[in-house]
Amino acid sequence: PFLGNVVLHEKFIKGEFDTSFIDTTPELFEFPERKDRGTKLLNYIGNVTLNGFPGVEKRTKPIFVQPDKPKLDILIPSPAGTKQILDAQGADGLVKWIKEQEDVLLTDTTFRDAHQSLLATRVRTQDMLEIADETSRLMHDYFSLEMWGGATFDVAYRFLSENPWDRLEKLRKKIPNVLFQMLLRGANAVGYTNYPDNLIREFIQESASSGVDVFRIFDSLNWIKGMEVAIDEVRNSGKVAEAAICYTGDILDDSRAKYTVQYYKDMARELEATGAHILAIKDMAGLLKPQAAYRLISELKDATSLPIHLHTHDTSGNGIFLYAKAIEAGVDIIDTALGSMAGLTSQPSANSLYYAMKGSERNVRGDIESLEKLSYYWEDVRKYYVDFESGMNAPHSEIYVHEMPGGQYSNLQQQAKAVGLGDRWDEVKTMYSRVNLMFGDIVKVTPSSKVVGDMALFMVQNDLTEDNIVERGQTIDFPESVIEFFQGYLGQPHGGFPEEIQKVVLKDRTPITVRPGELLPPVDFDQLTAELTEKYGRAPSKQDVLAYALYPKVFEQYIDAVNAFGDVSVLDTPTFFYGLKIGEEIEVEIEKGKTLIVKLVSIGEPQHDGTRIIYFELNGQSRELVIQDLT
Ligand code: 3PY
Ligand code: ZN
Repeated sequence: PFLGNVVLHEKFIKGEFDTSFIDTTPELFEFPERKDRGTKLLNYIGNVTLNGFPGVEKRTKPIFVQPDKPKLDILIPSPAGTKQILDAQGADGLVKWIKEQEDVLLTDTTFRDAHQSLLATRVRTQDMLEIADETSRLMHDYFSLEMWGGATFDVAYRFLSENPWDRLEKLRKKIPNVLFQMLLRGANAVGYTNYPDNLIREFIQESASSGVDVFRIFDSLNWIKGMEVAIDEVRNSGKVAEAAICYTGDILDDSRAKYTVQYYKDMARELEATGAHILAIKDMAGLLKPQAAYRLISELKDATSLPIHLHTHDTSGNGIFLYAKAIEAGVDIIDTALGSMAGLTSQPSANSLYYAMKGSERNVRGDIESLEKLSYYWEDVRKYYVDFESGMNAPHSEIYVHEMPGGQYSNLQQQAKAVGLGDRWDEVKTMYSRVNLMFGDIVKVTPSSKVVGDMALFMVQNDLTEDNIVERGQTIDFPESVIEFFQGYLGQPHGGFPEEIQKVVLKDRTPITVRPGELLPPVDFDQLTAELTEKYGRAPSKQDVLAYALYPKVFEQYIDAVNAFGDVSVLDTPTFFYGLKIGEEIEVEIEKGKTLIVKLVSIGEPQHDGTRIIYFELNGQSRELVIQDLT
């Protein structure tokens, strides 16, 4: 499988331009930059029309309805919201305000976790921008919008060829009134490995100045040392440090003695002492049962003075019930998604919750008619992404057994298929829970969940069991992520590593017990800037340098894609995935006030070298491109 930037198949970008139009249409060359952008976009459209988009079944472009947008007068400014409270009163003022609210406040995850968990994180900036003015007005009373971080940063560059910083800044302009929230994986930032401290700090500062207000910080092993640098830097930036406890196990099950209410209370107190403004309970797999939610929230309310923000996934179908119990216990803020983007591996539906809580003692803040209107829009947009749906179409109660995070389920299933284990998926799930116990019953969330997933696949593939791992371990080459985990590169798990397995996996390597960030040399940003300048002939922005530091290969492939195709984020999503049908004409606003009219006229027969000539009209002028046919 092709793993790099999806529009960068070597051949995909080899389309050579027919230059005869230079002679025939000199007037097109009055604005060189603009025309260059036009040609690049045609190159993209020609390629995707001919060769399809990776992960999307190649078929005639379906007919999509125009997404149904609420009719609002957007000349009327958005009402002030939580963003104004933070800006005027600072993080402490915001915390005070939260505590004064009797209503339950909502965070909407539609722009981040909902599509990360339902649609493989593929929702494009364009589809968010299209509804941003309305969101700002119809959700003005929300606590926050979770719209950045987690997997969205990597996926934007890698699979969508778009710049995640642009998403943040453009949405911020259109939504000036509601707090923006991101998910930050502690010392792993928005990646899968520990980064040097100075990179974490710079990344937070830049995210804060580009628009993020609330940073939900977690560590994939609940290791507070892995969160300290991030919490400190968020505080330095004047933004809100929401420190998360990842929930695992089952506090109601006495046979699971490792993660007790006491464990969570101790962690909450420590996070408060470390500087958290808000405490998040991050139930990434949806394991928190309703009665457990009541008990946990009640006890945490006693243990700390922090406002509590609860996050879950509705995989089991019990999401609304557990939220109702958490609300009864006094939770301050909860995460929901808009109805049409909710449920199953996503968050519970805000729309359903509204009705569930009607008539109860506490009001859920939000306007149901507004939520329904926004939900219609997403119902239509979701259809663009049908090929990325996980295929799960009913609640999965077995989540309580295998404990797989919402975002991992469909991913691991794809990985299993890719290595020929598609028909042994049940075995992989069972093995996932056995690996967890073998590794000492660890917290499983990105990236520790990947370690367990990689090992489960590896064991099923090689017919290994817990017993023969130890017996045969000396001769086994374990997956890289498993070795790194046992080396301590993801941090230290609660209760330590199981020694026998650790020895077998590491062989003669020595594990570390300190914070990986203490050992990693700082990133030399000047050096990276020089490297990028040399390579691409222009000075990179700070955001570019940060992206390059986090994901060097992915970032380079993204720049190659931009050089070949320009800024493809301006295309509508059906065209981005399917290209154009013959005779179809679209308008593409490449920047405010500059619109290109693109029409696909015809596609030539294959030539001896495997290319075809694609005939377009660009702003009424004929244009021909030679594109490699890879089908
Ligand atoms: C992420 O880290 O992306 C998650 O959503 C973890 O739950
Ligand atoms: Zn989540």
